Amino acid sequence: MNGKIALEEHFAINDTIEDSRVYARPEMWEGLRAKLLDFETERLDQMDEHGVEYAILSLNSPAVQAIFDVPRAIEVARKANDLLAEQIARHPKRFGGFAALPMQDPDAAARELERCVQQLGFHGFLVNGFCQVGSEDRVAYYDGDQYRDFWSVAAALKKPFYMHPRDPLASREPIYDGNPWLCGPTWAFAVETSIHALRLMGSGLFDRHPELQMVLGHLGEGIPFNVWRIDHILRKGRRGMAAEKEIGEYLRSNVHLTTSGNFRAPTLLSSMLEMGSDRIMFSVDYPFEKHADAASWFDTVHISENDRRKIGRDNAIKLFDLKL
Ligand code: GRE
Ligand code: ZN
Repeated sequence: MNGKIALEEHFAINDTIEDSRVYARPEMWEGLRAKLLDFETERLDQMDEHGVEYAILSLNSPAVQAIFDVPRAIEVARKANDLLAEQIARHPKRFGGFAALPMQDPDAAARELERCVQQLGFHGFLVNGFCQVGSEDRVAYYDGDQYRDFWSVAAALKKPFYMHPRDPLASREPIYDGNPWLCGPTWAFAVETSIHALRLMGSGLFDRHPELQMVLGHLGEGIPFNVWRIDHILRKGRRGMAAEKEIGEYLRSNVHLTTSGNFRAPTLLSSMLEMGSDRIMFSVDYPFEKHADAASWFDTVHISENDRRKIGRDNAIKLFDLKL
């Protein structure tokens, strides 16, 4: 399918590139590094070759969320957003942007988001999970009270946000001790991100801001597969859950999924049965995944051509009000 739109497509800047070294085998590092820092060469070639017309780009995980020095987090976010805006200006028909935000300072994050949407024309923001604030071990999740005003600003801008994974801190998650294979995208990303997304839903965020829309990658980080059970259990007792509705209702009113890094028909079909085909969108997760794998799967997976069109392109145009 030509004209696909992809939403979880990453880049790095010099200040953040070293984050990614741990994710590559030593012999693969130079290649990954080059792909993350590149905009106009291999990235555009790959998009052309595999029918991706437009990509909304974001800084890759964990980036600004892991910069616990707050003034530096503010500075790096600004720098990354300015650099992204320059690339978008060079290729406005091919690239859009998600803002990187210094969530360590909710007020600064709100101001940076306003700048990115109103002045730079970005389509919303992408956060790489929790942020570290002030010291290595101090973390903040975005259902916290200190983010109330931030979310009001975000909702007023009427742009979606993308909740992207990051690894939990080893110091706080002994369950992964001695099992590095479970960290990162194999399993820990989905556990960390699904809990954070559930915390947001359970906090009443979407009661206060019913129009606010959250995007989850990797076909929903496991939530669609388990949502019946979550609500089944919560029906027996709310156990401190603050929100007014069931998780399934937020999933169907406030959440969208992408296919990033999860190119599997049974998983897609199950997500379509749970969410409907209007809330699922194509993505690759470049350069951690290959356009060839994402596109050859998506272009031939056995869904109706109407659904392929929606998931591959039309849903993203509608959600982000894209002018392509
Ligand atoms: C991602 O963006 O999904 C990602 C990373 C780092 C390693 C693997 C991965 O940011 O999938
Ligand atoms: Zn990603």
